[in-house]
Amino acid sequence: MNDEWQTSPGGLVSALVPILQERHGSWVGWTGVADFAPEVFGHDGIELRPVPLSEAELDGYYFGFCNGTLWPLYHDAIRVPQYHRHWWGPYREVNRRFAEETARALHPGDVAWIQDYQLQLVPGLLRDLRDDVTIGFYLHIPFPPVELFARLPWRKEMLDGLLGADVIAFQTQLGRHNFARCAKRFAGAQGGTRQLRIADRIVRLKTAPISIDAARFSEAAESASVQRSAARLREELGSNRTVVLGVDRLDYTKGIDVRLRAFETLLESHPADDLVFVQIAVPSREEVGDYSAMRALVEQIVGRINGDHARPGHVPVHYLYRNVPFEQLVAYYAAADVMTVTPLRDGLNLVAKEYVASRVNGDGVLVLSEFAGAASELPSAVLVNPHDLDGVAASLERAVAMPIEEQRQRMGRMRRQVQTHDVFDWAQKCLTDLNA
Ligand code: GDG
Repeated sequence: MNDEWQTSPGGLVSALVPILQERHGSWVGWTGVADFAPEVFGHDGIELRPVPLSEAELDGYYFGFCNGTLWPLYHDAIRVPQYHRHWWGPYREVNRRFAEETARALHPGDVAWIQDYQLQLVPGLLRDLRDDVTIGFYLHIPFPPVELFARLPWRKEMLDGLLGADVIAFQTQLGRHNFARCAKRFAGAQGGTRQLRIADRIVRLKTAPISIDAARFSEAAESASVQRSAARLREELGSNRTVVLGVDRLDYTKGIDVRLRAFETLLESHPADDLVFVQIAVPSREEVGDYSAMRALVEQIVGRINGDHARPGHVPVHYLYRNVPFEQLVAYYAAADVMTVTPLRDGLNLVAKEYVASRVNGDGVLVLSEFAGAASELPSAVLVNPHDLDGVAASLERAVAMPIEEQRQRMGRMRRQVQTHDVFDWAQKCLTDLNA
């Protein structure tokens, strides 16, 4: 049975696995399949503790409260969050189950590190069960401003849950400040933006933007097979054309519609033959109505642009609604002259950093939304306000025409940032904060 398990290839996992192996740690998580929870087992030197979720819980907890309430609320309410009492119950119940399983895995003096918005009640619930451990919490998405967070009917419970941690870390300073304000306003915490006092405890607040396994992307981009694939892609897309790329989960926060519209505007003043846009959109949360609506919108825009501008032998927008394998993804990064990352709000955005790490030749232009957490670390990108369509179109125009020396200067600065602040550095920093 255990041989059938495969380690997920993402950056978070590659950073945490060696640390857990070294410390003989446990990973508490969901298997990804409803009503399936094997007993505790070992894999790759780590103890895995599956937490079961039923089909009904997946609906109420995951698609409901996590992705119908919290996700839109925490992303500036760019879709209307739904506040259903029958979703809150499963959220609390699933958080309780995670806290209990985590409590079973811990020895006195251990560190528990809880990840993300799906588990915000766990720190408080775990503290009630085990006051002999150190608890950290990391939020991968933005923490909203007080006037939006105030809408959440369970705002006090959510804050009490988070404040059970000893250290809470955020992607950006803005998220940290928003949280501190909310904790003081609604949960009776006192203090500043770095440290809060709640009852007789101190909770430390940190900013720690997540990163990627930069070497893995650079090494892949340098490999002969990826270079061959990238050259083939360039040939297929038209070797004399400027290739513009977007890569995202198909999520309404990512601004896929924004960049397509900006590209459409650009085509009005630019010969369609010189440019080609590739959008990779990975299917995501299709059970949630706002996601299927966004898919329909994106496909409508792609259809309109191609209907207006295609000719036999040239299609201006190539749209791939699927997950592409890692090496192929890096080949797209390596082939793209311009990368567009235009979310309306994003915790960080790893794709921006992955593009930078894959540009081993030192050229290429990153067009990046000011509303992505990554913008504060990558000021040498061409920063755009995704609400300003003409502004995005003008920035896109500037990006496709950018002189090579300017590209190299900007990309050089961004590459140094990503190489020196990779995901291993992030994990070490977070765990050092927890052990302090
Ligand atoms: C959340 C926060 C925060 C995408 N398409 C393919 C593919 N991907 C991979 C990318 C990247 C990941 O998916 C997406 O990460 P993002 O950071 O862009 O966005 P979210 O999924 O929304 O992640 C975000 C992140 O958590 C980490 O804290 O940055 O703000 O929303 O790694 O490469 N991978 C492959 N094929 C694809 O087609 N192999």
